[in-house]
This record gives sequence, structure tokens and C-alpha cells, in this order.
Amino acid sequence: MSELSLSKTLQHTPGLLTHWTQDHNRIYLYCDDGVILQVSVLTDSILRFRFSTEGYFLKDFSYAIDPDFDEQISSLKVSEKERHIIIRTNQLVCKLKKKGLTTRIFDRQGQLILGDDKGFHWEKNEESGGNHVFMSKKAFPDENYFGLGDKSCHLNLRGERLNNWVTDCFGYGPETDPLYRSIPFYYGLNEGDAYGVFFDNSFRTYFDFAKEREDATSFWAHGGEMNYYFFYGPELTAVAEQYTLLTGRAELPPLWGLGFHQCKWSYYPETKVKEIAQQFRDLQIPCDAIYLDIDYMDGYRCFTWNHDHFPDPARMLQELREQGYHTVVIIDPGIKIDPDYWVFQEGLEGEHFLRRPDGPYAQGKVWPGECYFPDYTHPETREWWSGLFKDLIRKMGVNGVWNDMNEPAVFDVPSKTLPKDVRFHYEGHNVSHLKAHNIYGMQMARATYEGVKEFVYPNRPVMITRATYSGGQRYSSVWTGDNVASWEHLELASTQCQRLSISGFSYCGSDIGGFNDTPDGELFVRWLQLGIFHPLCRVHSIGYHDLGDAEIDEEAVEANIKNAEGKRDQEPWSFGEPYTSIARKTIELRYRLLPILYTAFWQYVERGTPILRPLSFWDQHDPETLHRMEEFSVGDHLMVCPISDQGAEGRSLYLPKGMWYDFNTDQPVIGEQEIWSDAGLDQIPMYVRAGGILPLAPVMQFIGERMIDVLELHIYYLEGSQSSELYVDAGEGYDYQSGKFLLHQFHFSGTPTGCSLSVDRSGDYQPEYTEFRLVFHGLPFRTASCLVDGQEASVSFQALTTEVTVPVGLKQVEIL
Ligand code: MIG
Repeated sequence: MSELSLSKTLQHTPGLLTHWTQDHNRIYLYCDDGVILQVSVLTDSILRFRFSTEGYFLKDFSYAIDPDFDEQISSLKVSEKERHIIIRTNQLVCKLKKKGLTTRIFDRQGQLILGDDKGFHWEKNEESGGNHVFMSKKAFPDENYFGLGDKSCHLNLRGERLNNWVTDCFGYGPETDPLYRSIPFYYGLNEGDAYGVFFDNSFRTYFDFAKEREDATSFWAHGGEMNYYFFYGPELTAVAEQYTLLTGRAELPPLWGLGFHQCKWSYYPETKVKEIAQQFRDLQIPCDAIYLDIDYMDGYRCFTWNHDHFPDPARMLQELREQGYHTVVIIDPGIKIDPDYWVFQEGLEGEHFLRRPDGPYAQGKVWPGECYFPDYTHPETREWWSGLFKDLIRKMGVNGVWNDMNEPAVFDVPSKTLPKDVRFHYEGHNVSHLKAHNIYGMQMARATYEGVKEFVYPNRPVMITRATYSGGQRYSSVWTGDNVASWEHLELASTQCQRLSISGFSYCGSDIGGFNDTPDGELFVRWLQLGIFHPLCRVHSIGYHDLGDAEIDEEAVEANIKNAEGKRDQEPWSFGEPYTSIARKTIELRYRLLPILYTAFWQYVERGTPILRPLSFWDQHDPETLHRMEEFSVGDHLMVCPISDQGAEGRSLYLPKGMWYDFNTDQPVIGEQEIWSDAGLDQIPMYVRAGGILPLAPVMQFIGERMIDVLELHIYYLEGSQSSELYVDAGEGYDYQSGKFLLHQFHFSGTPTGCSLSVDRSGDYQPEYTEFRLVFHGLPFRTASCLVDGQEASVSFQALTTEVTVPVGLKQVEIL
């Protein structure tokens, strides 16, 4: 069954309320037709709505919810009126109508935030024996919608109908839907007030954002429960923070996880890997990680090595480490059916593979040929899987793992995946593929993450996955899959990463330069100029593989390699000058920006604040921000708008309200207007919010190449005040969890004749540098004196800046 037209189907709606009960923060409403609605008040601004049509609830279970989530409410009152049940929290008033259980949620001022249109309704699912469950909400005439993960359509979802069924979609485009991930979470924004809805249902889900009817937004699923969460903002960022409070956040990656990464399908044999590694160092282009794609394995058997190509992987990886590289290897879910292969044997013995409903194992063809697939929804299978990483990491020295094909993707079948009746353990709930499909990749990433984390200890794990579900951000970063080397895809990459970031997945990136096809030098460097702002910054390409019919044809691949030698290279130096120099300059900027990215990552881990924020997150009251999708920010103060047109030497862009500085020229610019930004091939339109402080690191060829002796803090003058943060720790290991971190909170304040900077500090990490170099931009007055903690200090004057070096422990600087 594909699409259901809401109006044409025979539906049931809840009857009349007979009675209600309250059990702490859970309120149960019972109807005369057996429908029950459970409303859980989880925090003052998070409500959960869960319906049953059976007169009872099945055991509650979800993979999405963070096991560490705490229910915390400060006040809750439930009352009954003639026609309604009313639930009040500190933030919200929820009115439930006795007839039909339709719901309206108001803020404290009595403003309607979200109200039902038809509300909950359902329909028999003849195919599965269960229900199709629907919910429809009223859409305000000017309401806008955002979120939903990796979708490639316009950032603003109003007028779209989309669905979630994780799919291997090689070479997808702006119209392709569904894609690789299922993140059934959206934002509504009406007249400046934002809320979020998370429909936690792992079946195929649909969302219609005022498309079928201009005045209704609805979501539905082909099975499972109507089970959704409401988050009140009213700020968009607050919605993001609450959604990730519920579904979790990533943990801090090692700093190298935010370095520049180079990947290709595939670097082999060893001499090739070494040549690439050496070239980065010779050309002085920074790089922290090299990836090995499927050809490192023996016949695509996971956890094996092709010893012809890699005679001594442990030695090779050790040598790469000595050159400053970390190595990430790919691991797919398909385990080759091969009685002589130890992983297959163990899987059989432990009964770890997915089964068909009639007993035997489910089989599908992928890279290794016919395969079985582990049931990652079984705790014992996850434990077994985690254990498989021991040798790969401890003996061989692998540092991070990349999970691919975990939709799961299957070749040569129209569904591109396993049959829908395959059985899954699902933590004892025993379900079919219809329910488990969307969470399969997430659970594979979880099992992988647990193994990687255990075996790289005391270091931190780095994970990357293709398929995932809401909550999967707790385990792994994601990349946007098999995109294309085209200008259109450069724009898509930006939209998709912004959207992933506001959907809980801040640790994300695209295949820089494009996976399919080969970019020219211009496209490649313009893509890099976007990619350096994405937390996962990785070049990847299809290399010599022509995927046409997704068949494994070794001979064709070999022939391709011969034919294409040199032509499909996608390293920073592959396009000659001036591109190599521009690529170097761009990647160097990435390394300069690392303190900003790391601080933003900490804010995401700590508070759930998205690292990449679309323009609408800056000023949701300004209608101009709601339809733009190329401007975005990284962290608290940096606004970027990469060039995405061939031949462009600049572009126009919109800056939100306030004062800004052009990062490249130091020119002050007034926001809330469209401006033109010159950007020759080596330049990126970048703006800094006035009052903001940008910490910039020195360029390194890789993390830890040498000690940092002084960290630069770039301070952009504002007449007024502004706060900034800088988070630092060792960038590796777990000492930060026991206080070995340093959080600086800077408060800038400026008048027409002077300015001051005060610093609060927490944590007791001692960075390797003992000094900050303060670089003041845009001071409108002549500097007569500078006091650092009351002592006169000497400043130097550059063309555009005023500079002073201060101890890291400073409390206050005054410039007069
Ligand atoms: O069927 O491992 O998206 O990044 O290079 C293709 C080979 C399988 C798809 C991934 C891509 C990877 C490729 N994989």
C-alpha cells in the first residue's frame, strides 16, 4: 500500500468519554467505544499522547527515547468541565474534548499553539490485521514547518507530503523521498511561536504539511500506535533542545573526529593508502583520518582483511598513526553465507541471524554475495556484534567504524530490502520487518558503537552510519549518502545537513565533492567551502566503481580502474592549481575554526543546541528568515552562506537583525537586510555577529601535531553587550567527565569610548597554552590604555585590529 488519501477512506474516530483516571503524571481518558487516550506530562512543556483502540495498552517500548531521560514536572492540575478535561502545567494548558477526544494546546497567555483538526482516527489495516493510525491537526494560514531529518526538499516543509522508510537511494535528487533515515519529528512555527511534534512510530510514517488541505497538517502510519510527543518552544532552539532531551544527544567526539577526513571507494592496496597519506603531508594539507571502504576486506567479508592488498594491516595502521592519521573502516550488516567463514559460523551457532516467519534464515544478496543479516534488535546479538570489533580495534589498530548498507539494503529485489514478513526479536516484542525496518540501521549503529567504545577505550569512539532512526544520534554521526557531483547537490547537502542538525543529528556531513560522478575543480573547492562548516567533514567519492546496475562485476571494476586512472580522483590536489592551493587554504580554515566547532559540539551535547542553525533559528519573528535555506550559522556567532553557483564571484544573502562584521574584510554590516558579498574562488561569505568572540586555533596538519602556545580570541566590537563561550578539554579520553575541562564564559560590553571583556571560568583543565591573544576588531575609538585585571598592558595596532596578549586565567580586560 502506498498512499492513502485521507478523505476517501472509511475511518473511525473516538467516541464519547465515559471516565478518566490519573496516575501521577499520566492521565487516562476512556471512551465508550474502547478507545483510550493516555496523556503523559513528562516535563512542564513536553506532553505525550498515546492512543489505544483495543481497550488496553500493549507494553510500552521505544528505541528512540533516551534511557537517561528524566520525567520532571513542577506543577500539574487536571480538572473536569462540562465538555472538557483540562490539563495544566507551568507552561501549558491542554484541553481535551469529551466528544471525540480532540485536543487543543494553549500557552499560558491562552494563545492556541496546536489544535486537532479531525484528531485521532484509524482504519483497519486489512493487510496486517492491525490499524492504520492517523492524526490531523489544524494548520494556521501562515504556519511554517521544519525538521524531518535528511529530506532533500525545501527547508520549509509547508506544502510537502513526505514519508519515512529508510531506503538505499543511490544518486537521489531533490524529489526523492523517502531517503536513508526515518526521523519523524517536525517543528511548527506560527506567528513567532514554535512547537515540535515527534511521532514515535517506526512503521512507514507519512506527513502532510498543509498539502492536501491548506488548513490541515496530518501524520499517519501503516501500523503501530498513534503515539506522539508535543514540545513547546516558543523558541525553535528550545524545541530542538527538548526533542534531544527526550531522544538523546551524541557524546563528545575526539577532536580528530572534527578534523578533515579523506575517503574513497576504495583506497587499496597498501601502497595507495600510503601514497595518499604521504601526499597530504608533502603538500601540507591538513588531514586527520583516512577511510577504508569495502575493498579492504577479503571478498567483502566483514572483520576480515584482503591480505593481498594489505599484508600486515596492524603495521600499516601503526605507520599511519605515526604520521598523525586515524583509520576508519567500513562494516556492512550482510554476513556472507560461507561455512568456512568464522563470523558466519559464530552467527549460526549463536542464532544471531534474522529469520523468515516460516523458520529458516532470511537471505539477501549484497556485496559479499548471498548473505544473512544479524538481528540487532536482540540484545545478545548486539553483544556478539560488539565483541567482533575487538581484534579489528585492539589488534589491528582501527580507530573508528563506518556502518553502511544498514537500511538494510538488498540487491536485485524491487523492495531494495528484506521481505516485509522477516521476524525481529525487538527486545522480546517479536515484530515483523514492517515495524523493525526503520530502526534496523540505528540498532546496528548502536551495537557497533558499543563495541567501538569499549575497545578504543580510553580513547573516544568515532562512528558514522547511513541508516538510522530518531535517537540514533546517541550512537553515531551520519552522512547524507550517495549524492552526486553537481551544483544542485551542493545546495542539497547544505539543506540536508541543516535539517539533520535541527532534527537531533548535529554530527553530520555530506560526501564533499559528490559521491557519484566527478566534480571539476571549481565545484570541488566550493563544496569544501561548505563542508568545512559541517561537523563531519569528509571527502568521499565512488572512485572507479560504476554502480549502474549495482552488480558486482570484478572485471568491469578492474577495467574501469584502468580506464579512469587519474580521472576520478577526488583528493584536494586532484584538480591542479589554483584548486590545490584553494583546497589547502579552505581546509586550513577548518582547523582554525576547530575551537568554535568543538564549543558548539559541547553546547549540543550539554543542551541539545543544534550546531548548524538555519536562518529561521536566528530570528523566527522575521518572516524573511522562514523561506531561506542557504544562510546558516555554526555555533553562536558565525553566519555562513557558501557559494553554490558555478562561476559566481559573490552572492547576495540575508543577515538577521543586528550588527555584523564581514569575516574577510572586517567591514561592519547592518543586518535585517539583503546584502551582496564578494567571494572569489578562494573566499567564503562569512559574517560574525557583533559582540561575539571567535576562538581560532593555529593551523595544524593533524590534531596534536604540535603544542598550541597561544589561542587567538577574535573580539568583534559592539555598542552593547553580548556573551560568548569557549569550551576546551584534552580532545580525547574521558577526563573531562571528572572535571578536566575548561569552560570560559565571556561577557563583552562596549560603549562609544571604550569596551570591556570579563571572563567566568569553570572546570579545572589546564590547556597546553597559557595565553590568549585578544584581537579586537572594529573598535570605533582610539585606544589610549588597556587594563588586564587592573594592570596596564601593552597593545599593538594592526591595520584593522587592536591586539593584546593576556594570561589564560584573566578575569577582566578594559580598553579605553
Ligand atoms: O552499494 O561501500 O553509500 O559511501 O562507498 C554501494 C561502497 C555501497 C554505499 C555507500 C558509499 C560506499 C559504497 N556503498
